[in-house]
Amino acid sequence: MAILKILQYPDERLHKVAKSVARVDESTRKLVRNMAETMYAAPGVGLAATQVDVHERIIVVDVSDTHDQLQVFINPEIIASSGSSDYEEGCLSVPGIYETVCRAEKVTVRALNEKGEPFTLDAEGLLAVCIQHEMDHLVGKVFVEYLSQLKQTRIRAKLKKRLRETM
Ligand code: GNR
Ligand code: NI
Repeated sequence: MAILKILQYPDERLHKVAKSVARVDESTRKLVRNMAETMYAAPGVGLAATQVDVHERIIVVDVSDTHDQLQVFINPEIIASSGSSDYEEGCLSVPGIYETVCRAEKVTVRALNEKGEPFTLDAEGLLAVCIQHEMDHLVGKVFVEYLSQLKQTRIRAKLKKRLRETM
């Protein structure tokens, strides 16, 4: 297993659009294992392949307190959503920035598991937030893009400054 490097905003590779996985095979499962290890080490509650510079539609999520409830979504699609709710979000690609985002309260997701089998899941609460946050990464969207232009400019300046100071 391996811990992968997480791209840091503002990195233009975070805006690439991921392609569907044509076949779930051993290399897909190896990537999923490495993404899970990277997420747990960070630590975070979710990770999209985009964040580790792999532009395929794969996300991993674990919102449990015990960190032993890994959920894998390959080629995820939201087939239903309802309600709306505000949640203070963070992102491993935007460290130290926490801002409130409004998203659907409940979502129904259809995806493939790591065996390539289709499943459907109803999610709410943090799980629903996390799935929507990760699926945004797959289309090149980072949560700060929901904020005002002024806030985005300030966040970019802050993170660029921090990057310079740690080099
Ligand atoms: O670890 C994470 N925590 C989190 C908190 C609130 C809303 C979304 C998230 S996802 C984030 C990990 C991450 O950046 N995934 O892309
Ligand atoms: Ni994120």
